Amino acid sequence: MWDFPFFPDQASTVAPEVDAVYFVLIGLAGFFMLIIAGAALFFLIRYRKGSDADRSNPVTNNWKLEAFWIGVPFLMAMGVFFWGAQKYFEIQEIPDDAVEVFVLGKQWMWKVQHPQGKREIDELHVPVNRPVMLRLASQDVIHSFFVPEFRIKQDVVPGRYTTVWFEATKPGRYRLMCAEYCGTGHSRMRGEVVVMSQADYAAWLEGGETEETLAQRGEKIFNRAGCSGCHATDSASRAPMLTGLYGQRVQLESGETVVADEAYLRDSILLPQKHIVAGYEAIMPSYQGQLSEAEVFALVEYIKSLGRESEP
Ligand code: HEC
Ligand SMILES: [Cu+2]
Repeated sequence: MWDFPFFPDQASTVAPEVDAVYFVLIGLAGFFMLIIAGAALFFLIRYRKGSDADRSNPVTNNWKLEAFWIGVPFLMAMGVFFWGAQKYFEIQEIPDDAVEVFVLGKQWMWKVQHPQGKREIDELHVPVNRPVMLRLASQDVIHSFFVPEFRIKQDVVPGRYTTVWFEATKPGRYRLMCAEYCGTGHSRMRGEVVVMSQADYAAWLEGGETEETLAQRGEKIFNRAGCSGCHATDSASRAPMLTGLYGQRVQLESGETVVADEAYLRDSILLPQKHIVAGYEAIMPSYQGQLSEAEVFALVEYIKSLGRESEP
């Protein structure tokens, strides 16, 4: 719809709304720039040295005028603020039915893992007209996941998960970039988001050699890394059972309770001293530096799958 070649296409549900806020802001800024620069220019010429302008009886104060030019821009600024904030909150709200994808940023590539098993590098395949939620982690420094056509940009911060979601509205290929300077190869840290029809996407997920799911990969890591030695599914003596843990409230030794979400599971593996489960000793070793964030994604997905199986 925009013929300006530098203007990215609007290819997600939020793109038109983000653009509306943006254009109103640009419009207001342009309007005030014209008034202020115009007035400055006018007075500059009219009252220049040697002009015969009337300089008798200068106005020293005019309360009504001042109240007007303070009040009106104030209301405009607050209007834009509340409008933008409301949109921001709406955009933060992740739809319940979103497709979940794990995305790892590292110097200098994007590594993508789909729960169904597909893995890709510098490409992200998603279905059209369905909300997609990305769980983002970094293996090294801060990166930023930016898809201009979707109007989304989310920092990917080491040591924690961040999330972002979008719903693509047009099939096609869109630029994916890193928008946070992250070292020598930053400018090469780009990829493509491939938006497919829902049928093509389903076929794509199934296609290729039949790979194991992310949860199955997690189960292997669980056994290989020695987690199963303590967290055996049949005994809860040394370490808590992980079956059904996901989404539950966990009572901690400190007296607090926390919800066992993805971030909690990640911290339990990499920073086990951060939350100690009530009734257990803090004997779990940290896996920081032993397991990559990609492996932790798989473990988290495996622990989540244990929860689902136990549901009636
Ligand atoms: C040496 C035994 C041991 C090993 C090995 C071990 N854990 Fe643990 N784990 C524990 C104990 C004890 C706790 C409870 C105390 C605490 O919170 O640190 C625990 C807690 C947890 C929790 C939080 C459980 C809850 O109920 O909230 C998770 C998740 C977890 N471990 C996952 C893992 C994973 C994944 C691995 C392998 C990468 C692993 N553990 C390896 C002993 C172990
Ligand atoms: Cu980067």
